[in-house]
Amino acid sequence: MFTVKARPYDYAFDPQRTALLMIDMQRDFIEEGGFGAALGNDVLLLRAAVPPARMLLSLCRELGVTIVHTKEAHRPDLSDCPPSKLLRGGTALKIGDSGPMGRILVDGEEGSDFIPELAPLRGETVIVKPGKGAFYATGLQALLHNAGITHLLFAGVTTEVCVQTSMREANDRGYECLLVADATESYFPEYKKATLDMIAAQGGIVGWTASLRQLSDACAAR
Ligand code: TIU
Repeated sequence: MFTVKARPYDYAFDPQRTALLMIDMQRDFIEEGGFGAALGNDVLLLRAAVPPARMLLSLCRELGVTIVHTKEAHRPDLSDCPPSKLLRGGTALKIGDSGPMGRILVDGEEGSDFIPELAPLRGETVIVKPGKGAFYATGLQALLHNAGITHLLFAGVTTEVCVQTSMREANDRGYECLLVADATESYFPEYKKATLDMIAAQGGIVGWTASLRQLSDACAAR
């Protein structure tokens, strides 16, 4: 067991019963010409999370934590994309349209790929999800259940959209969740801060937060 100095209080986890959920570290959100940019965001803001997320991934691989990478992407025929999502935003480039990295938010296109720094290793699980939450319309819950996972470490983008939605879904399913604060990022710094605060508020109503340093110190101290 490791014990992390976390907010709102210590978080203890056994790596054998823990999975890392690395949420949506895709070109579509982090690079120019993808979905994030099409929505009018400054995608460069997300790059701050890349070095910590890489270190977190290495640490989890060393510890033998189960690694799960998620990507938000739709089938080429868009049959898994609700019309509401397709139309939302009124932007020039929509989901399924052709952009500089291929069709926006479509699985198999360049934009849907993971950024090279965070590419999955052979044998690591990739969950393709049509929604913001990693549990909706995916096999994630069965996978975690069958692997005996009880604890989840969260990282990725964006903090208040896909990361927070997935963490809330996990919390309601009984998982003990910790968000690694510097390995997640938002297009809106104030929303990131609010998300970290609201997760840990009320005695950890959604879960715990800690820095990568706090997590790695816990692992080194055992
Ligand atoms: N727009 C935004 O902040 N995020 C998303 O649309 N998806 C994820 O967070 N992955």
